[in-house]
Amino acid sequence: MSLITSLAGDKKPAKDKPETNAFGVPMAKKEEKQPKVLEGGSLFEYLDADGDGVITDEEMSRAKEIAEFDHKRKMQENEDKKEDQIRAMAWFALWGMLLYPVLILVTSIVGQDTASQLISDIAPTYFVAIAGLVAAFFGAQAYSKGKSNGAEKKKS
Ligand SMILES: [Ca+2]
Repeated sequence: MSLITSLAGDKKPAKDKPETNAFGVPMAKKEEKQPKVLEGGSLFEYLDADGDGVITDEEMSRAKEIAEFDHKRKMQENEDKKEDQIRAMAWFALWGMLLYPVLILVTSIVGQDTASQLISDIAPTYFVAIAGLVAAFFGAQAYSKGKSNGAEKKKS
C-alpha cells in the first residue's frame, strides 16, 4: 500500500511541472476544446454573414453555394458573349460575301481595272474560306443545340 502511494506521489509533481521543449522553454498548456478563432484581417471574415462573430456551418455552406452560383453565372455570361461574337463574325462574313461582287463591279465602273482584276483573282480563295467559316458556324450551332437538347432529355 505504502509503495503504491509513494509511487503515485512521485508521479504527481512531474505532471504539474510545465512541459519544456528541447530548448528548455516552457510550453503553453494546451487546453482541450479551445474555440477556433480567425486571425485578424482574415480572408474568410466575409463568411460571417450575420456579423455575430461566429461562422456557423450553415454560413460556410451557404457561402460555398453562393460562390458556385456566381461561378456558374460568370460562365454563362462568358458563353453568351462568345456566342454573340461568333454570330457577329458570321454576319460579317456573309455581308462580305454579298458585297464582294458589288465591290468588283464598283471598281470596274470607277475605272480601277487593276483593282477589279486583283479582287476577282482573290475571289475563289475568299469565297472558299468564307464558305468554310460559315459552314463551321452552322455546324457548331447544330452540334451545340443537339448536345444541349440531349442533356435536357437526359435530365427529364
Ligand atoms: Ca455568423
